[in-house]
Amino acid sequence: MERKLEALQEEALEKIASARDLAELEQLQVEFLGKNGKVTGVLRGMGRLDPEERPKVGKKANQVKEIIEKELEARLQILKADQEKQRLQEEAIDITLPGKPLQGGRIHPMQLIIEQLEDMFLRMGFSIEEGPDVETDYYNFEALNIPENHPARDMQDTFYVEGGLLLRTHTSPVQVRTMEKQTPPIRMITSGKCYRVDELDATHSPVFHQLEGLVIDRGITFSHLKGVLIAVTREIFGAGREVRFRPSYFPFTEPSAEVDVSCFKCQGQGCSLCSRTGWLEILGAGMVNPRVLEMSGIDAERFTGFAFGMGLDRMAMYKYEIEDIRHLWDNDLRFLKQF
Ligand code: FA5
Repeated sequence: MERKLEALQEEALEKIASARDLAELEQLQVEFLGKNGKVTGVLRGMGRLDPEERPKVGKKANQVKEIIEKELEARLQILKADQEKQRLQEEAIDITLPGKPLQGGRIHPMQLIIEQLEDMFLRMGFSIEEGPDVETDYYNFEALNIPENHPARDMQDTFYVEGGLLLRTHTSPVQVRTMEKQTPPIRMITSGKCYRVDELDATHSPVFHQLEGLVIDRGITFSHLKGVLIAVTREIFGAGREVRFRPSYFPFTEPSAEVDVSCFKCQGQGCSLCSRTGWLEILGAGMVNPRVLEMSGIDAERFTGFAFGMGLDRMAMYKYEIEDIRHLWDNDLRFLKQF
């Protein structure tokens, strides 16, 4: 019996020493020490031994069991360490290799101009308001003194959507929404997309951006309007670029004006970009028509105001000397990386 145990020990140690992985080791544990294992079998057969033999064999069997257990544990540690080493080797990173260059994003010129203008108007005490892109006929036209069949509706060819709604043709409806909500003094700006059935060309896009401004208080005059717009255009375009006010017509302002800056391409000499005029139009403005004030619940006897609507795409084009509005929408990285 004792010799059998020794033989089992020898066999187990040999097999343990040559076990190549954890699964093999687990199998050996079952083979020798499991419930039906070889060593366990010997211990079970002790009942058939002479009583004086039993303690000796029992002791030997326990020794063999302990030795096998110890060897299993030692081999387990070695195999685990080998496995870890192999994993580290497989996952090794060569830290001397050069990294991939990070592609930094740039701010879109449209966003640059919006941020610069918002910053300027906030410094002058204006608030920033918002309005919906999908508007009602009332806010886009009616409340701005553009009744049905008014020729001014043709100036802003409109995209209509279901339910009698439309895509706003300008940001002026936000003026009306603000006048309805706030009481004078009002100093607000708003910016966002506008939509018109306009043919796409170098200076027109069916979707474009405007920044609207409105000031209402006692004693507001056209001089205030000029002062604000000259300050803003100077800061955006620099003192070197000329700015001019030209009489114009909008049903919601009286008197009305349009503002042009001198053409960056021909320095005011006249070229194809400025239709040989030397000037580029950037915005419409004027003193708010008293009818518009009254329709929005503001007493036109006590208060006057001015408003303006800047074409932001055009402002960005003329500031950054971009000759075609489509560059602002194409998202060509070669173009965008310049800002
Ligand atoms: C208006 O939209 C008026 N609501 C502006 C206004 C506001 C006047 C408040 C008085 C008081 P107009 O249609 O001229 O006006 O457009 C204003 C500016 O938007 C233009 O000067 C131009 O810079 C820009 N714009 C108009 N249509 C387009 C277009 N299709 N693509 C790009 N920019 C455009």
